[in-house]
Parts: sequence; C-alpha cells; structure tokens
Amino acid sequence: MKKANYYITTPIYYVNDQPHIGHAYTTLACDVLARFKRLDGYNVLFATGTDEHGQKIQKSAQLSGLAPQDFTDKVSETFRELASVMNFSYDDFIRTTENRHVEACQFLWKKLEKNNQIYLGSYSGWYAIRDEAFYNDNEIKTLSNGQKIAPTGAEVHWVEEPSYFFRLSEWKDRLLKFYDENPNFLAPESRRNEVISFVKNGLQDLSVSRTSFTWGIQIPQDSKHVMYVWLDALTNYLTVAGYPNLSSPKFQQFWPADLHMVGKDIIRFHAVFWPAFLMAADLLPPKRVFAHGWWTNEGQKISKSLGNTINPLDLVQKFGVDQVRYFLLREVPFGQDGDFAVKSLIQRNNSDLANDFGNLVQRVSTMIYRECSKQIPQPETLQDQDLLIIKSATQLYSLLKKEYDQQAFHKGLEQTWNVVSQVNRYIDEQAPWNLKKVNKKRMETVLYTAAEAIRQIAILTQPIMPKSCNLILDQIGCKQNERTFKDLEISLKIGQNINSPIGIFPRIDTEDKKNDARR
Ligand code: ME8
Repeated sequence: MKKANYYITTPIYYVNDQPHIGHAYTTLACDVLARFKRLDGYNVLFATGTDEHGQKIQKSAQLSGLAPQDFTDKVSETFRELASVMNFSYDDFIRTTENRHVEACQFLWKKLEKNNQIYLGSYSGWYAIRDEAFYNDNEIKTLSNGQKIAPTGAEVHWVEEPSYFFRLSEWKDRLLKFYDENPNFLAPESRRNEVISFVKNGLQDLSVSRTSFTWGIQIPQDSKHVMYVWLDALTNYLTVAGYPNLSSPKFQQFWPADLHMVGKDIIRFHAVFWPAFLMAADLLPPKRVFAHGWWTNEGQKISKSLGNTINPLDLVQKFGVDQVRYFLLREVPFGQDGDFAVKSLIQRNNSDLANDFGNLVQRVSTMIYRECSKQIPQPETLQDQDLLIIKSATQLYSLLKKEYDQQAFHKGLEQTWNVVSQVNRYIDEQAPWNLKKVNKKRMETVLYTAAEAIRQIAILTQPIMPKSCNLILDQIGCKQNERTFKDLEISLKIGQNINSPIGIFPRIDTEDKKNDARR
C-alpha cells in the first residue's frame, strides 16, 4: 500500500536573537507530531528554519558589527544547535537567504503579478520593525512620553515610500467562504473566531515591498524594491515542498501542507495573508494552522529587555532532555498560555516520571530480572484482570491518534498516565512479590502482563520522550526493529532476555529538600 504523506512546519525564527523556550516549544510540538506520524507509517516532511531578511535583522546585524549574511550565518546556527540538544527530528532546515528560496519567492511574485494581484503605489502609515508589520491609525496608542505603539506593544514609526501592494481587499469573501468550508483550518476555536471577525471587518490592500533598506529578496524587474519580509518568510513553506517545481513528486506529495504550527502572535499572517497569497497564485492553502499559547516566566512576559528569557539548553543540561520535553507538553493544555516555573518541572518529573512511570518499569523489570531468569516469562491463560490491563494499553493507540490529530498533547499524556496508574494499581493488587512464594506461575503471568502493557505505553510515548522510551524498550527486551505502531499488534517474545534494570527517570531533589537534608 502507498504511504500517506504528512507535511508539518514550524514558523521560521528570526535570527535577531538566540533561541529561547518559546521557540523550543513550537518546534517540540511539531517534532512530536512528526515522530508520531512516522511511527504510524506516514511519509513525513518536517521543516523548520530561520527567517533572515528584513529591517529587524539588518538592524541587529549592524548593531553586532557584522555584515548581514555573516550575522545570519552565525545566529541561524544556534537554532540548529537547539534542535540537536532538544532531539528534534526535522527533515529540512530552511534559511531564507538560500538560493532555492530566493527563486521560489521571485517565481511566486511573478505569478501574483501575472494574475493581476500586485500593483505599484506608495505606502504611508505606521510600521513596527519588531513585528515587521504595518498598522492602521486606529490601532496606534500614544504613551505619555509621546512614543507610539502597536497593540502588541511594539514601537511604530511613520513610513512613506513607494511600494507594491497586494490586492488583499479583494479576498474578504473568498477567505470567509474558505473558513466556512474548512472548519478544521484554524484552531483553537477562539483563534478561529478572532480571525473570522477580523476579516469580516474588511481588509485593506497590503504593502508587499519596501524601498528604504536593501536586506531582502529583490523584486523581479524592479531592483529598488525588496520583498516584504512576511511574504518572503511565508513562502518558505512552499520552497521546502519544492516550489516552483509544481510537477515534482515532492510538491505533489506534500503540498498543501498538513499543518503549520505557530504561536498566537502570528496567526493573522498565517490564517489571513497566507491563504490569500496562495489562492491568488492558484495554489491550495494549507490544511490546518494551529496557534498555541504563550509561555510566561514565573508570571512575567518573557523578553530580552526584562532579561528573563529561559534558555532551553540550560534546562536540558540541568534536568534532561526528555524531562523538559514531557513537562512542556504535559503542564499546560496545548493552545492555552502557560507559566513556566522550575518548581513545577521538578514536581512533574518526580511524580509522573520518577514515581509513576519510572517506578512501574523499575519494579516490573527488576522482578523479571531476578525471579524469571532475566527472561520474559511464559504466562498462563490470562485472567479477566490481566486482559483488562492489556485492553487498556491496546486502546491507547486510537485514543492518542484522536488527541494528537487535534494537537491535544496534554490530553494524550493524561490518557497515557491513566493507563500507567492502572498498571501500577494492578501490580499493587496482584503483589507479585507475595505470589513469588505461593504461586510462581501466577507471578509470571502478572509480570508478563505488566511488561506487555509497558511495551505498548513506551512505544506510544516515544514521540514525547524518544530517548527514555527507547531505554525502557531495551530494558524489557523489545527489539529495535519492532517499535513502530504496527508492532503494537505483536507482543513481547517469551523467553526474550532482558537487560539489567537501570533507573530511567531519577528523582530531582528540590532546593528545599536539599536544605532539609543539610539540617
Ligand atoms: O515571528 N511562548 O519569528 P519569531 C510560546 N519570523 N511560544 C513562543 C514564545 C513564547 N513566549 N515566544 C516565541 C517570527 N514563541 C517570524 C515567523 S513564519 C513564516 C515567520 C514562538 O522568531 C511562537 O511559535 O518571532 C511564535 O509564533 C514564534 O516563536 C515567533 O518566532
């Protein structure tokens, strides 16, 4: 059977700054979905990368004393490092300064011109370099010190310059029809409503070129203009899929994209401008855009100026990569804002990972190792309570599929941990350490049942915690090449040797505990 395809993207990140927890969060969510789909037999294209043009980057390069290209080369590399430390399994890392991307943007521009979607005019209005966005008069606030700011808090400046415009105003009805016909296009629901009411209020033509600086992609046939950085940046999703080679197998397989994952700050660009650009160029819009919430740091907005950015590399070094991955997706319902607190990370680690999952694996594998000659034991006919455990583990696959297709990671993890708790209770009730003396065959059946449930849970949790789940699967003797979702249907091999048990999720001592111990 031909494999189904799945194309998922992160936003491409500005290289004006080092990566922080917010960037790690978005890419993590995509990584989990990419891994989930691969294990589920899909042919996956998972893309991330860096957004390297525009006034903001030109300014940052100047401040750093480097030429823009050298500056972007340097900072872009830090996003690759983040990906490596966080164990992100991207298939393509795109930089907007690459030739393939310049070609794609210029091709798209010509297509829009050919379709009479672009005209030359002049722009006068407000512009925020931080957001790389234009704002209307009625959106601007004046602070007591006279500074003008956009609704996002970014400072705006008055800009007057010749500019090409995209006929966005013509797309209102077609966009509304598109949202109506594609209820899954935009999630969560609250964001969808926000976007629909924005479009209903009417759209103005959008300035899509700039003439007051040069760091960008040149407009074909008019070298005085560089492309508006958002038109340039959004096009990365097409470049990765092989555009402008529309007939290539890659483009045929992967366009339209299945999911653009973004933060709530950039929803308008992805859910309004982007589908309009695409439809105007006779291309299909993406199937779905999901806008997740924002992290704050111990209650405060994360910002460079406040000096409270959270460096994911430090967190990983201190707590472990899978611990950080688990925490970020478990702690906050995906789609909502969340507050980052180290204390909560430690708590989650100690309760969910060390106490629940870790302990389950540890006690089952230790008993198999010690009491069953280090081999997966042969069960007797399974009793009702054993079958119930196996059934709960088996049902998890379809439950997770449903939740992950809605990007509800927190719900998927909740369901998984329900099963972990159920298996822990089963072990407590069956007490194999007592059975050892009175009914060894029954002990073996119980250990087999628990190990089989652990196998299924660990296979299904690989997307969230790839390293730890693979260690668990090694530990219970599950073969390397039997860890996809298809392999859920087979079961542990009886007589298979297991490894000497090791602790997978160590407890993290809190500062309070350490102090207690010192007293
Ligand atoms: O907007 N909490 O790039 P960017 C959660 N280049 N997520 C956060 C976050 C936080 N506190 N801070 C940032 C751009 N993010 C454009 C995108 S795409 C064609 C161009 C995440 O470097 C979130 O995904 O400002 C947000 O949308 C993204 O980083 C913004 O990254």
